Amino acid sequence: MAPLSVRDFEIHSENFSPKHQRRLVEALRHCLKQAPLFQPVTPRGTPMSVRMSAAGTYGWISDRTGYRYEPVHPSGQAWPAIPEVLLDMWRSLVPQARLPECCLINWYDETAKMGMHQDRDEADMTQPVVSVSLGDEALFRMGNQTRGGKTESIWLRSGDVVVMTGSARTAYHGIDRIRPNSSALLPNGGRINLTLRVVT
Ligand SMILES: O=C(O)CCC(=O)C(=O)O
Ligand SMILES: [Mn+2]
Repeated sequence: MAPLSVRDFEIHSENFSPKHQRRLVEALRHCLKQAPLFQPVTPRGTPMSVRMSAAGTYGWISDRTGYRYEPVHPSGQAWPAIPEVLLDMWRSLVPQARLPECCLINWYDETAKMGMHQDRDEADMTQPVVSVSLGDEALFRMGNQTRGGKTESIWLRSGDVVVMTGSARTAYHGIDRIRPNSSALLPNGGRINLTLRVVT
């Protein structure tokens, strides 16, 4: 597939070896014990197809009250710390940026997807978004600043890291579908996406 022509959008495919991916999954299991996955609903009350949790100072929440960052999990517990391996990756890929304050954890089963949206609940939009794919492949769609504009698609594979800066930072994007059984990383299949953001 031809590389995306969207400016300020990079994919790094060599960041996490299979061994490092397994270590990362192990670290996430510890996070999810403290902050279990939950099923968010949109402000209109429609359940999202992904299940979510987070690590860091803030977690991103969607419920009937709206979209926002919260310092605690819906259980009232603080979010776990962002695994060090992710902070190291962030420092090496975007050294000029502030450290991430949220690592959103999205879990996709084989039918889950994510509609086209902009990431825009953060205070400082000059800071990058970095996201990591683990497990089954996902068809990622990247657009531009207007909903319904021209888009390009690319399959994200386990271990791929996407960096969105500049114009890509505010571009519409989403996940159209998962390719079931395309990775052996997660014993029960599915996909994990980790999205790291500076919140304040
Ligand atoms: O799952 C992905 O790769 C994208 C996730 C995403 O865009 C988000 O959580 O804002
Ligand atoms: Mn997003």
